Amino acid sequence: MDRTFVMVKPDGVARGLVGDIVSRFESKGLKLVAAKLEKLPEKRVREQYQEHLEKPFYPSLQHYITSGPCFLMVWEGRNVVKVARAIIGATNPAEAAAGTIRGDLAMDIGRNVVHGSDSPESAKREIGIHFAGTELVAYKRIDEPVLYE
Ligand code: D4T
Repeated sequence: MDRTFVMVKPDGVARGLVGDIVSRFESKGLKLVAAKLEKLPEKRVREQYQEHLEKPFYPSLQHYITSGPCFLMVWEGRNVVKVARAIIGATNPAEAAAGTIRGDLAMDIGRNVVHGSDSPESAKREIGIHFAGTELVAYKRIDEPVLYE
């Protein structure tokens, strides 16, 4: 099964949105295989956002991501990278559709509540940055036989 990395950013944790966000992925039918609450060290933030290191918004992005605890998750499911990005919505909350996390719960691109990997390759890389293989748990969701044809 495919995997993706999803993270509730410090604004989402501070606003008490972790439960709502986890619930959206769970009720869609995705399987949570790892999760932890953690204040990220700068090194891992730089690794995660390596493509943005030279962008003008990077210093404030790093400051914001390290400002408080994040809730880190690995989700599993068919086409999960695409499915999770659809649940999350457009990067800019002003453009994110209603019904998505950013469309429903956020106002500003610099405070967009949640991160999700943008490709299967990024997912593999980001899971490797934040989780040891032993932290990923194998089990069955009881509804798996009716979730997929
Ligand atoms: P993340 O990576 O957080 O899931 O966001 P996206 O994948 O949807 O968007 P991104 O990589 O283009 O941006 C990474 C991160 O930087 C913040 N950001 C982005 C910002 O503060 N100002 C900006 O102009 C942009 C483009 C928001 C998300």
